[in-house]
Amino acid sequence: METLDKIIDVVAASAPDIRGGLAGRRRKADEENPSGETQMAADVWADEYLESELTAIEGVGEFASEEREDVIDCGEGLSVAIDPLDGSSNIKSNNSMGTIVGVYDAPLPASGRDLVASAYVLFGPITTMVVARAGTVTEYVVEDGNLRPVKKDLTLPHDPVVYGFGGRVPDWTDGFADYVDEIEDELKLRYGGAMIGDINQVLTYGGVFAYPGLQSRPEGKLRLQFEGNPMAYILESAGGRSSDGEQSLLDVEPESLHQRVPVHLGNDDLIDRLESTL
Ligand code: FDP
Repeated sequence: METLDKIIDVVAASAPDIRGGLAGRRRKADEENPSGETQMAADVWADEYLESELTAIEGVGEFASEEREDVIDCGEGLSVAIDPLDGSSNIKSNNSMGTIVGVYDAPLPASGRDLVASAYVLFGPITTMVVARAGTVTEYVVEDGNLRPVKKDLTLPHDPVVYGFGGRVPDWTDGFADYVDEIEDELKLRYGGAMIGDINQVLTYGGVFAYPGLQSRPEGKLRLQFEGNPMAYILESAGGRSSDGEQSLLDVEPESLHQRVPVHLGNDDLIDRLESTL
């Protein structure tokens, strides 16, 4: 079996265990992650679980996680970057969250152009997994750790419906606020606070997700290696666009492992308009 297939299978097979372990891990851990955010016990546990599963795969050369400082060298081959529990602050209120995986054919930190696949598991009412590789996107239902395809060649619907933007409104830049004024007449607000869930809505209904650069934090909140690049790869493979405000996220120069980046993803026309307004 190809290394890429093994990585995808291991993430799918881990999903029921990770989901099953969430209930007892809704408290804060005593640690902060390398970005200075409070970790939940579930973040630490999912990180350790996936580290052990993914570094054991022959053909995985590097492993990195949003929850740990440094890259782990584990052999020769592909580099795997994960956000073990994206949206984990949602665990307290029992809203959606999930796991993001980016597979790069280059040492980390790597350019989005080095991605050979990316995927996310969404712990919603149903556990689903969306996988982008070789230019196509497939949505699966995860059943007993196995993948059952439900939508092949997934593409963004042409008539966009939803938008969801992070950051406090008074902290948005004037350019971003002008963009919001424009599109809120056309689209419906749906923001759940987990990037995975919010982007899954965009993939399902069409629209735009953003966690923009803020006045207090021009680099935004989301991490390029673990969140921006993998989700951009999925959206672009599904016929949409990604942007840091000026260019595709996949073209952003990687400078450090935990580097943040403004993230805007969605239907191409909506991202074109965003870039001309910012
Ligand atoms: P979380 O901190 O809960 O892990 O990765 C960061 C992230 O969630 C994204 O999933 C989400 O889009 C964003 O932060 C939510 O931030 P806000 O609480 O500022 O809306």
